[in-house]
Amino acid sequence: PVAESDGRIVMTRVIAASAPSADLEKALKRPNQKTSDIMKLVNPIIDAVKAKGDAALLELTAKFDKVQLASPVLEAPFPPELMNLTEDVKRAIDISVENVRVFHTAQLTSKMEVETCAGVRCSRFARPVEKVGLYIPGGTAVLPSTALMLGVPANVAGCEEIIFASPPGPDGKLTPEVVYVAHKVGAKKIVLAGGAQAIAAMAYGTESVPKVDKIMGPGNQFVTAAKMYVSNDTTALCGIDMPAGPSEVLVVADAFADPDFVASDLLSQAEHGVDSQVILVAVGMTSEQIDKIDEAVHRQALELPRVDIVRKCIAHSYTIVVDTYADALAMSNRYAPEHLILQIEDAESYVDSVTNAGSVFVGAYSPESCGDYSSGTNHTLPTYGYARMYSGVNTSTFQKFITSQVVTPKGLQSIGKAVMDLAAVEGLDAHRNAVKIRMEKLGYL
Ligand code: HSO
Ligand code: ZN
Repeated sequence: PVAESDGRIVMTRVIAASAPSADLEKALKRPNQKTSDIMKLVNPIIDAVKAKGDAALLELTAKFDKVQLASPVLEAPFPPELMNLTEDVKRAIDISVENVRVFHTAQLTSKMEVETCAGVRCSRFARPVEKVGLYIPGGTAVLPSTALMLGVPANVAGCEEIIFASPPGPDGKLTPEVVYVAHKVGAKKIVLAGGAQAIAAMAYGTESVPKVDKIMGPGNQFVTAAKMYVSNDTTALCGIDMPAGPSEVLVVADAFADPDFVASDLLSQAEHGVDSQVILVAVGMTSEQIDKIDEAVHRQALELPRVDIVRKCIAHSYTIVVDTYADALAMSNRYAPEHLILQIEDAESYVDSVTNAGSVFVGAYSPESCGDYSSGTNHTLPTYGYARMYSGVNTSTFQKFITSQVVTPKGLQSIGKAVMDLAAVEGLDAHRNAVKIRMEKLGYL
């Protein structure tokens, strides 16, 4: 691979068939997360919030967000002057909320019941997680869309208490869009704090922050470390959605793809942050055809306000050149991207071959941006290879499933002997007796 250093914003090219396997590995490798170093910084923050509650929250917000607040929470009903939006923005949020609501409502399941054998009826039904804490990151871009992607499914699932947490700006305020979304999804409170301190406040509770049962939402390494910590601490008794790493996209493109479209998708990921992971898998393309994409990346990047972030991100991004569509899909499945974009001929026919990905964007006119905001799918997705075993946030993230059974006398006749025999194998006589006593009274033994 040759990285250009003449100031061009260009991805490093690796020819899969001829490159040493170490080069390919490097292209598909995620940045190392120094979890234990981060933990050393996060632990005292969590301890402080546990010990001093609101006072610690206010202190940490003064330190990290450079603002001295009077109270760490904003309570519903939120004052209208904190939700001042233009008509266009309001409409954009309303449309997006509606589509996300439709898609996540369709995910609600009705009670499932099966008679596994005569007289034995087993069922499963969903119940909402009662109290949820939704983390909305601050940082280089404010993301009201994340508020909506977490808040709407929580509302659809029927969570009783929804609270938001988000770091305030230097004026002590949140972006009005986040407050408006909180209002729309029926959030009771917004914790005006970010980082590990916000996670700790929601996991353990403070004087003014209610303790929640589960925390959802993306965040930086400190937020992720704090989420991992509290989910492992039985005294917190708090679940999390999934661990999060930097955001990623893998675009599969062929010679039919429009280089401008491909470049725009790569760049919309790159602008998220310098650590964003951007990969182009070029299928059956000549180097001249790939050059066209490189040119479009450079040209479009220079027009972007966040060009400095993009430049750093693209500097560690790769184009992997493969020969066949099967190779491309295999590459993608191996990487397990958060977002997979298929800009290839007959793209829909390849979706069945996707085995690992957070969300798939199919065909030339389905940019990731649509899913980031308005189409209806969720944008809180597994990163860092976790797409191998985690799903993105969905309605069931805000639910738990309870099973139930009714065994009739006839049912006991069906399975009683099996239960007694297995209990005997395990040497658990009380278990065996619980069936035996009933079978005897029924005259079955
Ligand atoms: N692509 C991001 C979500 C996002 N994009 C929010 C824009 N705003 C992670 O999936
Ligand atoms: Zn995005």
